[in-house]
Amino acid sequence: MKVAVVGATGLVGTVMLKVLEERNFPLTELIPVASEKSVGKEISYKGKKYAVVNIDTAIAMKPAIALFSAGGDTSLEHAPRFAEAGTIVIDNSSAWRMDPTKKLIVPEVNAHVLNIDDTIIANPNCSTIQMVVALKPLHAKYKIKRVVVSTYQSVTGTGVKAVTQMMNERQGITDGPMAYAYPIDLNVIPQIDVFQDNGYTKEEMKMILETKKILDDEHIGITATTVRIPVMGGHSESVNIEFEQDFDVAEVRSILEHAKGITVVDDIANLKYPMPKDAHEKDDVFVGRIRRDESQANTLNMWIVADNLRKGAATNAVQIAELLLQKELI
Ligand code: 2RA
Repeated sequence: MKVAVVGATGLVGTVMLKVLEERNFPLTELIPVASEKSVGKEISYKGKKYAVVNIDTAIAMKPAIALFSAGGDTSLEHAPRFAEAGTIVIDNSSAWRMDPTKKLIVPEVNAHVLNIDDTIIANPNCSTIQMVVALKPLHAKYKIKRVVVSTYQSVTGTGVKAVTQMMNERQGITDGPMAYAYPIDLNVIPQIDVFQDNGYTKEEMKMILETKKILDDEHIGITATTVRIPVMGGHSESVNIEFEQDFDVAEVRSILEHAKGITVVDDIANLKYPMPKDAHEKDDVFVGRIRRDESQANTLNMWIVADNLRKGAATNAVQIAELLLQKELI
């Protein structure tokens, strides 16, 4: 099976290649795709060299699957072209996520909605993915009424330029490339992406709208504040969840411990809780600080951490590709 990775030289694209290799995805030929300036560069995959090609060449090679992480404009223009040529596209950009004709998939949450007609499949936003993996088993048991989430997001979510800015600032270099309007080292920036008319940022609206679509429940009330912090290993989220009914904290912990894709790290007596440094390079969603919100009935607090480049992007996309194989949709 031929698999294309569109954006193969980018931060997420590089992780996609790593995850495909780690999970031994059954591809017979890799088609690394990047912009014209990278055409001809060689990518190593499982000890073999593959030359980077442009999009037109990749389409003509008729890959079975194309994993996209090349920005929304590229996805909008070229994902339909791959689909028309018979390729199934799994797109990491936000281009198709809220399109009512496209599925928005987290395999542990809504694999059942995928069918043979889905030729362009959207990979959700990283901060959404880690949250819905943890919310899903609790929603099934107790039915969620409202979610209040505050995020603490890694600079890797922005890209290489942001990592460079942070590392430069850490070394006292202040005239380097700036990914943010402000210094990020020793600082936090309460803005991720642009502001909307309602005072929320695009990132906050993604978490709100995508979560409702993935859980298939428009009645859930959700509010979000997304914040950039100077860390590398992954995104962290403080989540407050009001359920329609009461719960038992020990039962909540057990449900999470037995849920697919979740590792519970919750032992405050021994100062054990999830941190980005421990989630880095891993594919699970890590949940801890599980406790009742004593200020409101039927309400729970928890802390969720995941590697935003892996489960938040590359691994989730590869898991969707694996799901297509498992469901014989490809
Ligand atoms: C961020 N979730 O962290 C966004 C896009 N990766 O910047």
